[in-house]
Amino acid sequence: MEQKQSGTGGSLVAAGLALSLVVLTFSTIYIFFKRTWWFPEPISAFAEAVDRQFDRTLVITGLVFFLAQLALGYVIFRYRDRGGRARYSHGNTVLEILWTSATAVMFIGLGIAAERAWASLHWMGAAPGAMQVEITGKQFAWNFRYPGADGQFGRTDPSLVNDAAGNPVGLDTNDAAAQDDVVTATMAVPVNQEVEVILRAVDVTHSFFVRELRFKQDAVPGMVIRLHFKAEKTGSYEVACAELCGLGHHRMRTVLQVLPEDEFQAWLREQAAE
Ligand SMILES: [Cu+2]
Repeated sequence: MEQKQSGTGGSLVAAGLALSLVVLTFSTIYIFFKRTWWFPEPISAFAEAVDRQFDRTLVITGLVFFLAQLALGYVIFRYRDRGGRARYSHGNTVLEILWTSATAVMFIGLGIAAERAWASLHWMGAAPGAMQVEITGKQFAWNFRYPGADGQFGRTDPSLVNDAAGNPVGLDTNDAAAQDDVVTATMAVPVNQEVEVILRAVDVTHSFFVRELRFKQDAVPGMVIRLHFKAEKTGSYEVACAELCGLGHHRMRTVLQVLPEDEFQAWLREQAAE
């Protein structure tokens, strides 16, 4: 029987593997620390809460990643091929219980930590007096509807949807409340004001996404989904569709302008005039 060769060959391979793991680990940690590719600046309290949760998760999982990769590098080198016989192990029940419970505690803990931010968006309604904007997703554009001076949205009817006639959301112009509704192709909101979003979709599932608000919600045909946000920084932000919704998905984007109150009112008047 041929005796397996041990010696420098095995050591070199093991050392090379271990070293590449160490280099990979440190460069990954460096990229995250340096924030080389990072999120745009948050513009709402909710967005900041999401970022805090992200940081918490990243620190915990980053630490686990760091220790696990270094341990793997160590084990690769320490137990490299020395020509001996491998030993069979049944595992270790105590260790199994330990790391399963540690993982459970970590996931449940992170879930509890995130619960308040999640609840503030999904379970609690908009603050009283919030401005309402209805957002309708359709292949391949967003439409925004403001209720006008009466504060009431007029009736809509899917059978009235007609892009060519300039009625993308199917507004029923016979309804008195519909007379002053303003339908726009870009979105604007006043800064520091609670906005209630009423999300709808005409054809397939779309997803309303504004990165700076950390706000992403599917718009589902047949459903009316209410969420809310308060943008605290003026500026112009991209609205993207975050759900692959067809061939023109890539061009389903528009802009959210966060404006001072007077500029917002002027914008709304301008849109109504058109
Ligand atoms: Cu879409």
